[in-house]
Amino acid sequence: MHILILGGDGYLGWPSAMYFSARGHQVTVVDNYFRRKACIDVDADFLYPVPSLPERARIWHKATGREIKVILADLSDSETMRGLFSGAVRYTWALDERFTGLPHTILHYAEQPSAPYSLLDYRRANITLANNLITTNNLMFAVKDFAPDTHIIHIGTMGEYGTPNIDIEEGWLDIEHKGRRDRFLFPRQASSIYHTSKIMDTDLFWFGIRTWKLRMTDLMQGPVYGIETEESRVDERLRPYFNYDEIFGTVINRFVVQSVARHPLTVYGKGGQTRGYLNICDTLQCVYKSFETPANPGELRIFNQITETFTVNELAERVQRVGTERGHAVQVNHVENPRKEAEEHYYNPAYQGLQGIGVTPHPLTDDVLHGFFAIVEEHKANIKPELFLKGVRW
Ligand code: USQ
Repeated sequence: MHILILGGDGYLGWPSAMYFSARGHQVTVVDNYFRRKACIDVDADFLYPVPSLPERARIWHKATGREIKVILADLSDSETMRGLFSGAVRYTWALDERFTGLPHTILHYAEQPSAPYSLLDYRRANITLANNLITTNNLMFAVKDFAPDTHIIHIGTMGEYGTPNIDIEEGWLDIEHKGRRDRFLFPRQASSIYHTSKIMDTDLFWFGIRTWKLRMTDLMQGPVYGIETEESRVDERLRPYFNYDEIFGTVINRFVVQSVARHPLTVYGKGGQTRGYLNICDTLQCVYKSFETPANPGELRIFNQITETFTVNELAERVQRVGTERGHAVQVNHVENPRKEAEEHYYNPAYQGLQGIGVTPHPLTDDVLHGFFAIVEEHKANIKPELFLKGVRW
């Protein structure tokens, strides 16, 4: 099948490209290096250098004989987006430069993904809204006009729901009001501009699905952790880029790097904030199972994409235990919370849907953490402790 991956240079986009390619699919990745440029803009280095996207595609081809076509282009430009479907956009790197044709499935990761980045200042808030919403709208119209039967898999976020004082359902809620019943999107109340942009994405797509019978799976994902995937084992230069700074790093990734750098773990506030987490390998599995069992025309299918829930305190405890076993003197610090979020709250999301289509979840065990530490330790000399706290607050 032809799989088009928007945001194919990213932490999840590139591992997804290799995952689909390894399973025999024709993959095209598109990216404008937004994240790489934003990291330079906010002075947030990766843990290790990452080759350019065409270079990664060449390394992958040499290692496996498989081709991942690369297009470097900005999808917030509507003509560029449409060119992906009409064949007007040229490949930056491909073995066979002929147009592959319409995609069977599109993975949409082409978004600014960081809450702190979106609240750095009004300019970055605007960049987040403009990039995420215009790219999503461009995609929706291009699919409607050129490929209405193509299945879109969008990476949403559990943060769309916020932390309500009721159980979180998988996307939808049946409501009875004054004796009548209907089904609505589960109430959303995000705690950053980034998360709010994802709510708006969902609303845009839901409009397109109702109106033009498009088909989409929205994966409401929690924070992801990890580095290595099965495919990156063939050559370590194929590992995804990896952030540990305050702006683009997510909490488990940060805690492991902080431990190796002998920096106290930065628990924000009381540390009772609970989220649903998943291993990067499980993200790939969830996306692939969603591709194998597509949503129907006119269906907005929503899954909560998490493996297990933890408080920040529980994560700090686990990372501290494993770090200590590996000889790191890990301390845990409670720093003033730079974010506006509930630090103690009810949290009970449903997340059985993905298991229902065949996903086998992999929990965060001590063994998994040991493997993760081992890779970070290889790059200890690159860690810049000044990136752990950069003073972004809202
Ligand atoms: N946290 C700490 N200390 C840190 C970093 C984070 O206590 O050093 C806390 C945060 O305050 C928050 C929790 O850990 O309560 C998770 O924070 P995070 O930075 O790991 O994740 P978040 O900002 O929520 O965003 C990440 C991804 C985003 C994705 C989201 C899923 O960057 O793209 O959508 O996870 S979710 O959190 O479910 O909305």
